[in-house]
Amino acid sequence: MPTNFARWAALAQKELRDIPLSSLDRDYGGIPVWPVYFGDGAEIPGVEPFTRGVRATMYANRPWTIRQYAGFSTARESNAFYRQALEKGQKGLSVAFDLATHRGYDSDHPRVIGDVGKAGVAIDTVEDMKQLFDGIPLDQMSVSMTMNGAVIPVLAMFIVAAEEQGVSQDKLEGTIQNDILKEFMVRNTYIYPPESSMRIVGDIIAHTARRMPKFNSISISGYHMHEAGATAVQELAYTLADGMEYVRAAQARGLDIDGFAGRLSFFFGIGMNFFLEVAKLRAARRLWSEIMTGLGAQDPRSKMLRTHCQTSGVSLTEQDPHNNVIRTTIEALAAVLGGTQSLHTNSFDEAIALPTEFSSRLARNTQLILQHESRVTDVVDPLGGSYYIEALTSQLVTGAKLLIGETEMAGGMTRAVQSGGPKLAIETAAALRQARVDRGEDVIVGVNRYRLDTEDAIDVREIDNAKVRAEQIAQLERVRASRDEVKCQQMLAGLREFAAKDEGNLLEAAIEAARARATLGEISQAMEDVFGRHAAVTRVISGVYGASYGDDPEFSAIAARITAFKAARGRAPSIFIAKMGQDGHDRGAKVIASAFADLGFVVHMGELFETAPEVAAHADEFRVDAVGVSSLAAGHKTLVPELMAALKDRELGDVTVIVGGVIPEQDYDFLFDAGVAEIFGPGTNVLAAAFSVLSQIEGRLSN
Ligand code: SCD
Repeated sequence: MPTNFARWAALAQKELRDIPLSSLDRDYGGIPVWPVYFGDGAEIPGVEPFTRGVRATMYANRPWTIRQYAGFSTARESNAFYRQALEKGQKGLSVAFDLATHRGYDSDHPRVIGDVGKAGVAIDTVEDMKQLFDGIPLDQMSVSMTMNGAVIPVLAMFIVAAEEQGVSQDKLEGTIQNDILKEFMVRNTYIYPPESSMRIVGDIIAHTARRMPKFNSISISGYHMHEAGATAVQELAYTLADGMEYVRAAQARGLDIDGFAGRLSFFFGIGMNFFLEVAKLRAARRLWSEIMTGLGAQDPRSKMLRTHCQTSGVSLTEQDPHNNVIRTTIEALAAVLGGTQSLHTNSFDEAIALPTEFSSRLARNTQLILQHESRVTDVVDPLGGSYYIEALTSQLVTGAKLLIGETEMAGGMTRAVQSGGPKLAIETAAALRQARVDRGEDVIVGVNRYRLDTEDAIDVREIDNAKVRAEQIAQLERVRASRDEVKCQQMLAGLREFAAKDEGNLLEAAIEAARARATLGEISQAMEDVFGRHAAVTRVISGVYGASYGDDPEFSAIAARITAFKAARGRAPSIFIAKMGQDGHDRGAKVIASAFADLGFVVHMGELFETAPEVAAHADEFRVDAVGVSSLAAGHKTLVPELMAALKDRELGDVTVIVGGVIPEQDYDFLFDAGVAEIFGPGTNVLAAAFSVLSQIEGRLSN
């Protein structure tokens, strides 16, 4: 029986190929350091259940991929940004698409006026996709694409763009996010209802397993749950349960588990609870290996949980924003000590706007310094064997198993997502966290403690949305005018037929349509004609925020003012919380809605993706005192003035309008001039916000 070390050494040598194992040894000024350390009975890195990492040599042989998520404006501008980042040390690409693209709309669609080019790059046609990768050989660069709703047209256009670069599908390396279940739970960039969406996921797994052996067919994501406020156990359990659902969906189509499982990948969020986050990645690997064995996997590669990580966006603060550099460094270190394969480090200004050249450089350099200067890459799983880390790892495994068990008992994740249970559980955790922050129990430096008296403005990147939209529309017109219309319509009809008959592979039909220059909106619409567009039912949790306050004097004071308001006017103050445009980030809006309701406001929560006139119509219908606009995707300068005009059209010009979310300080005057009464940025104390909204309403009513 070989010793643990001998087993490790054999594996390590295989990974190193011709390089001698001894080349991984280090000397720290007379102190010899080996690439791996074992305790009695310790697990072996690179061996099931992979708690200590999926590779025997990990970063000692090859560091994680520095893969910064980026994209904005037009394909041309994003391409220039990518090329510069690659020149300066970035190793892989990760494309952020704008919200219009995510939701399957071409840039000329009336519902996306505020969204084009804002939170990502606008892609309408294969021509845009070709431009995006101009000068970047797709047979040499791994490309991750965060796309879920419009995953079929985007992947089809990527394949065609590569083909026209001379690169065949089998050479493509990268990952498509393609994780629709979490979209229904937390991220909200779905298009079709859950069942049709699951068919799409299955078609993509089937196609990539057959034709794209180097391409990861899915990135099963806990990141967005983390950002929505999930606990570590929830993030682990729901993500892995989603993974099980995808495996079963692929198996149900007759695919052999070992034929596709090696190309499933994961994505986790890494927050500020340092050791917990390290343990979370270790626990995730141990759990997945066990789950996959249970589902029938034989090949060890099918049981490896390979993951990308991103430092936490919600841990960033608008206040004293340079502190975010420190937060991101700590989180990045946790991801690395947890054994991530690929990492995005946030830029310090991301709580405010899209990163600038300067902030992107700092974010990228955070990883370069970890890789080249800190020596954390020398030893595999350096925290393995720590009493604390091992205990946390086991506790997370136990907690997540219980929750996965509950989800399984309820019929699996597709069912759970339809019932809305996990979404509500995450929202409850988010409301509790917000209450802890508001009460000062969870300290955030520069926000609820050590706050600066005055904040210096920082430079932010601005996107001229109208200009991008005009350029995209011109390009769309050119493509539509120069294509073979009959052929294009034939291909779209073929795709529609595949969708309707529930046979054939939708991606394969979409590749034909993309070759014929069908646009993203047209390909998406062809499937929508059959599947329909999903509309979520918005629900607001109640009681959680209020309960955590007990008899807090500030909470009671506001509640008492609302009682007095009711006594005087025979009704409670009312507010409509609106999400406009294609911005699906609703954590903040939900937290505000539930906290305001617990305080005694009458709260109407709008649906996602409404237009300004639709919001004004609701304000009219419910006769509300205030409209609260939540904006996190930079659409505010287009959408808020539109809302003001729509309210005026309905003679509701005196309704108090407040705006919350990610609003750069530079835009405050613009919004105030448009008639906005108050702006609440990230880190706003909810009670303080309620106090000020109530004062605004009372002030207006007494005039
Ligand atoms: C790695 N390799 C090694 C090795 N380490 N070989 C020998 N020894 C070692 N120590 C090999 C691997 O086996 C692999 O080859 C190759 O090197 C590449 O390594 P990798 O570990 O697979 O790394 P990478 O190619 O970067 O892939 C990482 C993932 C992939 C598997 C995790 O799925 C990925 O890149 N995901 C990124 C997802 C992403 O960027 N998402 C952004 C989301 P083989 O392949 O031949 O084995 C952004 C987002 O949603 C933001 C929020 C929002 O928008 O809402």
